[in-house]
Amino acid sequence: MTPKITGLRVRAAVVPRPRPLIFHTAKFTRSPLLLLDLETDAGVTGCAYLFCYHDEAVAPLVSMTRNMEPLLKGMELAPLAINHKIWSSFRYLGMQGIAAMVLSVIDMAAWDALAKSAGLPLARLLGGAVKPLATYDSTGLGGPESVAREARELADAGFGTIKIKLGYASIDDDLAVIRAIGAEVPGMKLMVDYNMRLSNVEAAVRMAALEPEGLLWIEEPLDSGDLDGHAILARDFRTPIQMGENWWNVQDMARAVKAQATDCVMLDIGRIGGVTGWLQCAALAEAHGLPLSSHFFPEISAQMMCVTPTAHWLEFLEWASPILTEPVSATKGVLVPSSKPGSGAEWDEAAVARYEIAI
Ligand code: SMN
Ligand code: MG
Repeated sequence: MTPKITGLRVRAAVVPRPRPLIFHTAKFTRSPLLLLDLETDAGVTGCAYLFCYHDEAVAPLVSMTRNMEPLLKGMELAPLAINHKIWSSFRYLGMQGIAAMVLSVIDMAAWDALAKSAGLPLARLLGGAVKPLATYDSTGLGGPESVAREARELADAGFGTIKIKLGYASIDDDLAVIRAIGAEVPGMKLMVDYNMRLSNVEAAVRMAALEPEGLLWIEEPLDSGDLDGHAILARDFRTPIQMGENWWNVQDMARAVKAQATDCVMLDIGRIGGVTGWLQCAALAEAHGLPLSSHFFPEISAQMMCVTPTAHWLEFLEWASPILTEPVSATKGVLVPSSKPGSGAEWDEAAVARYEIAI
């Protein structure tokens, strides 16, 4: 008998970040989260969370997710059909922003429930094998001394590759941070992330100066919507361009691929349409030979990387660890995905009770 959806239980929690991330315009010292339990009549419950970025976004996301219950109640636990039904109902609203995040979290929970009902890890349900994955952690934007200290901490934790934020006042300041890391942790491999802070002219200047550094990628030097600008940088410089965390659906990715805007792609499963959206993008990445990395959500992203033909790097940014029974961990920069049934995220209900907020 195919399980049917009986309800959506939507909660919110604000959990501490083990290691605060201080960026240009945001200090991520805690994680505002939406927790979804997709309940069924077969004794399995699908679990998924959303990182909401800002406290102000939690209530709208919780409310919009709760409002989806009447649409889904009684539906068979068929994630593709569920995804299609939500897409159709949001057609006039537009599949981006909060709508895309609500679609994504429900999709993730539906696939989690289906994997649990089959008694398989999500990667196995999708036909893959659970395998170890290369992973990197990230530092903040605290200047040479602070970032070198963070790099030392991450090296001591076994990471041989880290992503650093750049976009200081000048390229000399950017290079000073890279030099400080090289002095503190010789041999540490780096990718850098500008988080869309540069102008086209400044991006060309800085990418030229960074060419000799052997960086694994330069992420979002320009606004994520400036596909032509990224295409020029990808054409003119050897260091690979990385983008994708701000795509809302496979159509966004298709536009970037058509514009030849990027050398690599990275998917945020909490934005791109969940597991279903990820699978669509993974096929597109394979067709174009684009290395595919993850953004956030290391638990479920690890399952998806096991079924991604061009899997590249797993981002280790763990926002929900304090409320999970088995937080992700990495040894020598390698993460082994969960082999338990489901997508790898299970609530530690005592911890949820500690950090839950009433919405
Ligand atoms: C990032 C974005 C938002 C919060 C933390 C980190 C970054 C990444 O762009 O690639 O992880
Ligand atoms: Mg980024």
